[in-house]
Amino acid sequence: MPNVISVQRHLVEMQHGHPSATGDLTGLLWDLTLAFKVISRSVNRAGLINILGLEGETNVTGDEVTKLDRFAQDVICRSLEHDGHLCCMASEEEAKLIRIPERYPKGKYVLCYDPLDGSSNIDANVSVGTIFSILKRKTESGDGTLDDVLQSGREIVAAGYVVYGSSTMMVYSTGQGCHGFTLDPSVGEFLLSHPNIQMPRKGKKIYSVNEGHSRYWDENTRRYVEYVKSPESGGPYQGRYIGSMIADVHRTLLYGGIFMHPRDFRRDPVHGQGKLRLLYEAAPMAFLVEQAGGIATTGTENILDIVPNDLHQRVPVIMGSADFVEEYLRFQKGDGPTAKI
Ligand code: P6P
Repeated sequence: MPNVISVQRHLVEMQHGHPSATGDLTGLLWDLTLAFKVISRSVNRAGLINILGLEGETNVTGDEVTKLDRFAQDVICRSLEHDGHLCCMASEEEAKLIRIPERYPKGKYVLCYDPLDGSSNIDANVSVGTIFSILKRKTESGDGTLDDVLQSGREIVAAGYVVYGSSTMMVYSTGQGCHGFTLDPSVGEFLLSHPNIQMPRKGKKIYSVNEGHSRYWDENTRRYVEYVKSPESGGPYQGRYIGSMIADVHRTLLYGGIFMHPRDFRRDPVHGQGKLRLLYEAAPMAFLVEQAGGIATTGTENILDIVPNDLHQRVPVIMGSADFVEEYLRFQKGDGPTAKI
């Protein structure tokens, strides 16, 4: 039998890398994998069990909530609230902190998550997924507070995502590399399929951005995108944009390239603003990208350095192969060849 490594076994082996580990984090991640399997089964059968369609609400960040969003939110909450590993949770689907019910013990970790990213595409059967990050609480005991949650990505102890696509794949890191597991439904286990994912410094010449917003970008971002579309860049680069962050970043992690959701001046003509949420989209993905040897920036600062000022703070996101992101940053400083626009 080939050397089959389940995510459970891998988590225990990763724990051995931390001699002082108590097994709490491992237990928390184990409970998360069960929630992912339940969500995967429903996402894959959604069309058959009429769970598709909009819930008729909008969440705190203005996205229409689909039934699957709500289902994924509830599955994660119910799977984790009782296990004594968490002091609170923060979710895209809840305006405020999610408290652990009084009847359950409080733990030393905080879970931040987007239960179903990209769900606006789900009716079209586009890949969607769950994104999560785990922080260690700063307060001593009792209910978790905003102080426990509003920490920079440098404090992340583990992060990952699950992409519910043609196959269900979980990618996670505890700071010891970035590793991918594919769900084998016949045994109900996530099996190691992509050990130690490394993004080539260059990778495939792929740029991933919604060019429909280009009139609202800053001039240097427009210049950069025009440059990668020109032969001067050694390209033109291939354009690939799915509109589901998890799918676009997953491809970027595996193939290389650059994913961008840059600052947009449509809603804030003075300062511009990002769309993607820092706490449970940008920061966890930035943690994984850095673990895989890439760079993740807002265009002016490293995403992992930002201390959130709000649960649902939005940031611009540029992440991917180191050489490509460094080239983008040179354009941001006004350098770089001026491609004909
Ligand atoms: P736009 C999906 O709604 C999402 O939050 C991300 O998954 C995705 O990258 C982004 O929004 C797409 O945004 O502006 O291109 O539609």
